[in-house]
Amino acid sequence: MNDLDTLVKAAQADFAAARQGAALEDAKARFLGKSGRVTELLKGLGALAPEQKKARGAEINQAKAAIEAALQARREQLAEAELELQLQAEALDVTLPGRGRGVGGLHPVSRTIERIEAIFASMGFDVAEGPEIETDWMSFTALNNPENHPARSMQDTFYVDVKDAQGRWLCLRPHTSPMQVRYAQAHAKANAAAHTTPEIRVIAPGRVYRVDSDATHSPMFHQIEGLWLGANVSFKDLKVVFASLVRAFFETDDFDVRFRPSFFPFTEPSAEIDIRFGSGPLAGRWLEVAGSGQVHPQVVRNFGLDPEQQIGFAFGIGADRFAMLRYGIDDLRLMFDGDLRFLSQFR
Ligand code: 2U9
Repeated sequence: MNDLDTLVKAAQADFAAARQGAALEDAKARFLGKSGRVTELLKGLGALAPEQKKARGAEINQAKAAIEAALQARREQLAEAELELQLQAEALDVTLPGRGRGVGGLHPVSRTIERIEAIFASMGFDVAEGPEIETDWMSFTALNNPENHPARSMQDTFYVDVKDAQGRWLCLRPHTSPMQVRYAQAHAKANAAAHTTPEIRVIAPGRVYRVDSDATHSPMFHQIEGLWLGANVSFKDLKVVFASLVRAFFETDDFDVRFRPSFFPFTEPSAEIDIRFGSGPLAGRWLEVAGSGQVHPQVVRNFGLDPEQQIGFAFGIGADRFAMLRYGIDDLRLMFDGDLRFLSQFR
């Protein structure tokens, strides 16, 4: 083997040892670069006699071509290996099932509230909104609760460690009534300025909080309260409004409504409202679905209105109970556990 064969072999070995493009280019420089070994040999030709120069030149050029071919072959090998690695790293299993986008849906209580809002809107009721953290006056005093009423106790109401301007602890609203008090006050003021007597027809849906937790009570639940005050609004109107709600919400005419005497500080007289379906899965049983009553004159006065001019009724329904009756849910806790196996049935 002559020196040129050895040189070609050395170049091939160096190129083979290069594992990456950069190492290969370094190896190339050692042989074919400006001061590479092939270039040095070519430079050395000048010292030879003309006949020797020609033969030696041809041999060196042959060796150079062989080295260039080896370089090119190794370049292609490395590029191919790099592509293979990249393909492996970015491999996609096109046979995997797609993740898709989860289809969301409204919670059954939200659906219930939306349906009930639409039904009341069709009867001319506005929808009130308001804060979940309330003052003692809005939550209790305006609603004619005496100072020592048990609902005010820490056993029943959640208090917030902040006091209002009267020095009373704020609380998480225990019912949605404060929204109606705020709504009625705002309307009383606006109408007094315009010298008109307002008719107030409003519902107040939303979250409420009480210190209570078992299979049938959750510390957070949902109420929809309603209030209709005017010059001549009576229990007869309450019965029509309530029967219309039941008919539209449960999509049946086959039911009875019954009023049972009760007591609430904010209404006098007061009544529980029961319904009984004549057919369907709930048929035959009286179901207590709401509380109601004629708004107490003191409550009307607390709105800034004259109870001699304004009379009417209020009612309160449990939105969670309505949702459970409508969708056949038997445990209140299912509603607030956030379990998708339950919730996805309502998509
Ligand atoms: C104002 C004045 C009076 C709302 C009323 C009830 C009777 C009642 C319960 C039903 C099921 C609460 O969620 S529940 O446990 N509610 O029994 N609510 S009258 O009376 C009002 C409301 C607002 C200004």
